[in-house]
Amino acid sequence: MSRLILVLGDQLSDQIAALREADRDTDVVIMAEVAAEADYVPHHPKKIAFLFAAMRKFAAKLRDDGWDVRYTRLDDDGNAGSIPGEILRRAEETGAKECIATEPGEWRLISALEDCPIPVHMMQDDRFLCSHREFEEWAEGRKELRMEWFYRDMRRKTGLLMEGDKPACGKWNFDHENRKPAKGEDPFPGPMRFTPDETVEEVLDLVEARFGGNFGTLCPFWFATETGQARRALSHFVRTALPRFGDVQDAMLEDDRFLAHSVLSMYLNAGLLTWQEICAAVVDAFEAGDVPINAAEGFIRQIIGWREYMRGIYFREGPDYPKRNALNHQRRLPDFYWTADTDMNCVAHAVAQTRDEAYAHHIQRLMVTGNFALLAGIDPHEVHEWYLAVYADAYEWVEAPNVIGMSLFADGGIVGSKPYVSGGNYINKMSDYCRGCRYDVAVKQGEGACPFNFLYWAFLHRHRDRFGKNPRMAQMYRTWSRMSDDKRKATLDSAEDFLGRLSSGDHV
Ligand code: FAD
Ligand code: DLZ
Ligand code: SF4
Repeated sequence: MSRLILVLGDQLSDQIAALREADRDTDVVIMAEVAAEADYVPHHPKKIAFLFAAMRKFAAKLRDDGWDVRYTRLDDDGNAGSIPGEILRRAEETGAKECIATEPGEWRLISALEDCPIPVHMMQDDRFLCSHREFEEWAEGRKELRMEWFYRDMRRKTGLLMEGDKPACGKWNFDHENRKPAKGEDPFPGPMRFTPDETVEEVLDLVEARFGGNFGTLCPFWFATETGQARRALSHFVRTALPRFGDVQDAMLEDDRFLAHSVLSMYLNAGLLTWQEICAAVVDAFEAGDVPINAAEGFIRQIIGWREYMRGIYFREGPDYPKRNALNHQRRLPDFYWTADTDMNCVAHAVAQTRDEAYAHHIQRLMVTGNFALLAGIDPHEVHEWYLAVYADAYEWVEAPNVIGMSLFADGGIVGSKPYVSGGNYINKMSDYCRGCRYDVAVKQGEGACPFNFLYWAFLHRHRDRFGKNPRMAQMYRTWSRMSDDKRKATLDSAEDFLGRLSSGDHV
């Protein structure tokens, strides 16, 4: 009796657990483009095109390798519209009585599979370095789940950048050397771009017709859509950008959307690359002397540290995590998150780039759009749905802990020991956005003042009960307390006026 083997759009690896469990001679692989996955948030058209094209090519590869693959295209007659619906339909077609799946990366889909009338056996997704059980064991009994300690354990576990039981070059973390602005740097070549082939062109037509109205520009479309291409993109990154990755990791430039970032997250998350091959390429370059330690360590930390840690938090915290709102923020998401129509040059650039590329790098996500949402008290669930929709690498397991936890402090301090908030000075130091802005970063309150400046103090003031005793924030509260009454009042008045205009939908 054949079984159904489910492969989801972000599980495009022939080493995925369900396929390893399957019997090529008797089992049937099912893959489906379905409205329920394409619509649950209004995904960026580039994200949908990337996944559908990569799914189609992966299905073709599996067929070449001798698998019986039943692939449903979005516009096929009889498309059941959801993953459980497709499982049922294919079960009727083949007579299969059970389905083997690899655990999805979102609670939403896990529970839909659990409720499926055909039994679905979910295998652990072992594409990750740290299993759910191992993360539980690591977290058990700790007062604080700090990434740095988790990361060190992952370095020890993998032996990456280790000299015996000591970290290479004598330090675990070179972050202090990774905070340089990029002004004056030689230009970066940017990620490798691929010309759409026939499969991609066909998908682009479909996506334009069905999702052309979603936020986001579909063309030019240049993403890799198969493993071979993603591997070339990886080599290109290691050769051309990795050596300077550490130095300018936190920098932002108006005319350079990618700087020394790898732009590999969408390939890694969808299964086109593995963390092992990415880390091996980085370590090889380091050992060959082509890449300095601050770049190699900084990059490895993102992959085996932050990425694995975020996944651990998502699954440990459970399905209600994306609904958390520890700071009780209720303001609606401003329209400019969908239009880029704001005078705040940093926000306008980050949103416009997101619209064009389905990509923004970490500091843009954290310190521009995320920072603004937190300072302005935007409802975290609305912010979460925005991030989940607009980035090509976004799945809830990685997006929610970054947004709800790291960026918005809506989990009350599980991911971060203090909120990531800053005034305009940080953005000005790390970018060239401010010089082209209608607001003046040097002005703290009143006419023409940079909104990040007064919103920052108003945020601290509003949440004094929660953060006033946090030792990492004591210095800022002391500065606020030392300001004259007039200055504090002017700051709070500016914030109130701005937030009132924001809520009324005025142009800001
Ligand atoms: P690089 O800067 O080149 O970093 C290398 C790799 O490290 C990335 O490809 C990624 O796999 C990993 N990485 C780095 N930081 C993180 C992190 N904080 N969490 C997990 N992995 C990390 N990443 C996603 O993959 N999907 C998301 O939906 C997502 N949403 C985010 C939302 C917010 C508010 C923030 C602050 C961060 C988010 N991140 C997300 C993390 C990070 O911003 C992206 O992984 C990174 O920008 C992807 O670009 P890159 O491949 O050029 O990364
Ligand atoms: C994101 C996405 C989209 C847009 N479409 C599909 C699809 O049609 N079929 C599919 O199998 N997967 C899709 N995905 C990825 C899933 O949403 C993803 O597997 C879950 O969110 C779990 O991470
Ligand atoms: Fe952003 Fe303020 Fe700088 Fe304008 S002045 S770009 S709003 S930080």
